[in-house]
Amino acid sequence: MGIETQKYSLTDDERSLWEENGYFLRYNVFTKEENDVLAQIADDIVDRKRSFPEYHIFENALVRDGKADAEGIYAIHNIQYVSCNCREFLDRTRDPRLIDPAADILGPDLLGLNNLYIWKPPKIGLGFPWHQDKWYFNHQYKTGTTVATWTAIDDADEENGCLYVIPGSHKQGVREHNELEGSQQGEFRRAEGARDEDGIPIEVPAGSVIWFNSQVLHKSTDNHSERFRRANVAHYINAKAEWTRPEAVNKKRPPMWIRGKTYPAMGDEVQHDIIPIIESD
Ligand SMILES: O=C(O)CCC(=O)C(=O)O
Repeated sequence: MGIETQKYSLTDDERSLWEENGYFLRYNVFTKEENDVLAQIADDIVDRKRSFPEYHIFENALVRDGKADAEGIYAIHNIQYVSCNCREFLDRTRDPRLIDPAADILGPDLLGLNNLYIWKPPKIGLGFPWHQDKWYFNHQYKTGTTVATWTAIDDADEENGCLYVIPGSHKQGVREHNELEGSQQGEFRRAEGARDEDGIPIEVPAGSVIWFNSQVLHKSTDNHSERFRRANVAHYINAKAEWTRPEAVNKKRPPMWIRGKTYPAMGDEVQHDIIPIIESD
């Protein structure tokens, strides 16, 4: 697809913000009705009314450890390509309102990585420590810039655990990430040397999208409010990316075709459509 056909391209100001700070945001990208459809599907997965592979559903650590008298998860991974009798998440992943700006940054041939639905319930919703998504991606993909899109399903503010970023931190390389002592979400590590005083909260109304360079240091806080704070996070890379360790490809997390051409290094593994749930999963 030629760049000239892009309806939602980056403005000059957004490109400057992207280069300088490593992120920019737009308001009113998706309507409440559009996001309600996704929220209902995710709620149904959480309530086990729609089947979904358990290995992609990550439990809320307080619930898991019996520290909260509640039902709850904290995230659903790869929600875009596992069929739960729906394809709305896959369609959203390919929505030009999300990917036109990503194509301006990454080029016309795009693959999607993990598509994450973060389900941060009132009072027990847990934050994420300072990290760079690129630290995680580097274990799997050899590629340059990786673009994250973070769509607010609910209004997000400091009280209910919005996203925080350290502007400009994408220019400082990928840091060591250390295991967290007593971490609530044990699978997350903390970026070495990231300081709270350098971070700023990004409070946004529902329907907004934040695009960020996955080298940007970011975190979120716990949900201290009586409200939900849900978000849908989709990541994009240039389709010329290669596997870091071809012998250790995670077949449960294949890259997803988004737009344009695929290339031999990953072509065989790229998924083009939703994957039916395999019972043994
Ligand atoms: O939405 C959040 O609370 C944090 C999201 C995040 O840090 C991530 O997806 O890498």
